Amino acid sequence: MKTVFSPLHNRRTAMTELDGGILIAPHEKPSRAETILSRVRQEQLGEVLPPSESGLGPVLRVHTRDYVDFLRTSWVDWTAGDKPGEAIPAVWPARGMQQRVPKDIDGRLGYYSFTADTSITEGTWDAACASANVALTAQALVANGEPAAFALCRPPGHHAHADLFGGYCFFNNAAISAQAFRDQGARRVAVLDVDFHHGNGTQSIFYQRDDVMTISLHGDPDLVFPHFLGFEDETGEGPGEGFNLNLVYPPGTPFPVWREGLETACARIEAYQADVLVIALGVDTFEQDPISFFKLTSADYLLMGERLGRLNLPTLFTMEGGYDVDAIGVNVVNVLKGFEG
Ligand code: Q9C
Ligand code: ZN
Repeated sequence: MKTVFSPLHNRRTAMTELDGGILIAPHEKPSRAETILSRVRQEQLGEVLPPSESGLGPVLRVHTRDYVDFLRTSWVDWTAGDKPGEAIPAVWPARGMQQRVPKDIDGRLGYYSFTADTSITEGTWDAACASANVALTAQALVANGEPAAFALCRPPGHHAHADLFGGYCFFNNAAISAQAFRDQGARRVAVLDVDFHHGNGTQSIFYQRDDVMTISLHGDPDLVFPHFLGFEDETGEGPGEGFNLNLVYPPGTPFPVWREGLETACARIEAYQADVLVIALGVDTFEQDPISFFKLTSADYLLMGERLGRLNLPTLFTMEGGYDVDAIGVNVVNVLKGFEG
């Protein structure tokens, strides 16, 4: 299968992530993408292509204009205020407060985010745009008849809502791609999120729709990020009722248990008669992942890919999380190789 990759991901080189009360070097770092790319080449998965420039049109099908404008200008607005560090939100429009867009950058950062773990930096806008272009270029390959393609996106996307960044995500690459499939004529798109964390952004974007089914397997949000979405009683709303599925697992979950969720997800996708499949591919389900609590092994990713391949659908993979850089290349490429059989 072909991989789409852009070196512009390297423009996102944040130095800070607020974690445990201190600023750490971010888990979501450039070496993640470079390690995956090396493994793709080493295993000769297929051609590696640069993205073409899609423009903001397809991004604006999912994200609001004001959010996109905020992201584009946030670094300049932040530095204009003579701030010494990276742009970290620290105040939110919480319960009982006004939902208004403030003028001040500190207020705007909070208005357009839901976490403080994702610092905005000088090159963040460029990298986020490149990541969306990577997804859309791979999406076009699949739309034009490739059985599958791998969008090696960085930064990741599945936590980003229509107008919120957070969880290391800015543009929701999987959602933008799903919408592009719809706009190009696919009638039903399934998005299956196998990242350790709930795909809250993707769920939220399609929650009231029946033309994009969203399914996520993830750590129990009662215990782990994103804490406030991803419970099993969230099944969709209005016309979207019955078209969102959350499958929640506890600490220590090994592949044989996780795999039952995958079977449930696959059955739902088949019943839905999806025309095309988007896999939000995170490998932070790995046993050694530094911020997660599932217990998948490197060999398990081959089986995961093999099961996804048996759905027999045109498939786009968008890269999401996975923070054990030593194993990330092997684990991701195992999914893709397992898929190809
Ligand atoms: N102490 C993705 O996998 N913060 N995002 C965790 C750990 C958020 C993960 C804090 C993790 C977000 C794309
Ligand atoms: Zn994750």
